[in-house]
Amino acid sequence: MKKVATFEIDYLQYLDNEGVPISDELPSFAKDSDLLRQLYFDMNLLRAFDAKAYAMQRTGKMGTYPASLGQEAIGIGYGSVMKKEDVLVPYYRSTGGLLQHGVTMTEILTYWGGDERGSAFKNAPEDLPIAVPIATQCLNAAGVATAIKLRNQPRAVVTEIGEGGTSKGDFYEAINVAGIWKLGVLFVVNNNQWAISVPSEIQTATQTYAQKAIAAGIPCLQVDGNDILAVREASDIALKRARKGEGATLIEYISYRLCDHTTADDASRYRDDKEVKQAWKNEPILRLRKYLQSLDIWSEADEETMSLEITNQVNQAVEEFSKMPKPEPVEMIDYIYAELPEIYQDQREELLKGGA
Ligand SMILES: Cc1ncc(C[n+]2csc(CCOP(=O)(O)OP(=O)(O)O)c2C)c(N)n1
Repeated sequence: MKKVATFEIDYLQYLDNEGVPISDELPSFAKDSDLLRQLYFDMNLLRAFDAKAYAMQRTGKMGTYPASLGQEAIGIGYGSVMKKEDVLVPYYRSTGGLLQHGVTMTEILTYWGGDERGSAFKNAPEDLPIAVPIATQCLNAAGVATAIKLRNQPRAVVTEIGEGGTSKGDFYEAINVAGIWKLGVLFVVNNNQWAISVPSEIQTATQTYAQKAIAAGIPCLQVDGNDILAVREASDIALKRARKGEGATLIEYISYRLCDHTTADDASRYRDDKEVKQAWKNEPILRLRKYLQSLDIWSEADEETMSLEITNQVNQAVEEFSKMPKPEPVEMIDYIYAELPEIYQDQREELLKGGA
């Protein structure tokens, strides 16, 4: 027998859990103190925003909400290298990427508050609405990238999916077409180890999620998803390739879902406390903070100023959201069909009269 194909999966990491560089070679942006501080601010803002949204759900002011606790480096990292003209095709846990791409906290609260007007992103009008049906966003991203290719535009598409979602046919179909048509998509696999109550060990028989891309002929990489330097650098390279028409990349970012799946879940029913405690030691925000402190570019006073600023920004978004006039119940059906089918006419009439 002869070998007809072999493959290897690279793993990228710059900082260890203590925020200490593991090699002398850091990405060039790591010299930019302002940028590092901004990334730190943005990860903290995401964490505070998530906590507020969670609290609002618990007090009946919000529908369901999926937090990004422990996975902040992923969305903030890839989002920080997206250009305005790139397109984000998000899933429900892409809040970090959305915020980085200019979507406002108020819009995100509006969407999760059950109001579709939250999907009309003012500053990112071509980003797609948040996808809740698992893996459908991957096919949508392939479609958007096909349009961009046909128009010959130097734009990248980013889509994000959980590791559990990569078991779906839609995901395989999307990476297949992205490979064969050389579509400019970055497939972000957020491997947070759990798909609701299904642990990664029983999700797939492959050694890595990254290698699923091999079968589609797409370059791939595994990255420490708690190391924002690695997340940002790997994403940047992938997006530059995409904009140059060199095709798709799939990156598996390894992290951990420190929170419940959503507000509708209680992860303590199926997860061992010890595992979660251990995972807290790897979390991305503390790691970057330790690195910033080692460079002497972050102090206790900076931390305090940042916390105040974040509280203000989050509270302002909540206030804007709370002041928005609520949509009329009839809007539930008004925007689904161009022409409302006969069978829904009665229901519409009833909603107009204020019935249910
Ligand atoms: C097509 C479809 N099937 C089932 C669900 C229910 N569901 C919601 S989230 C989820 C698990 C997803 O886990 P993963 O892809 O790992 O992403 P994570 O939520 O961990 O980020 C499932 C099965 C759904 N939303 N859509």
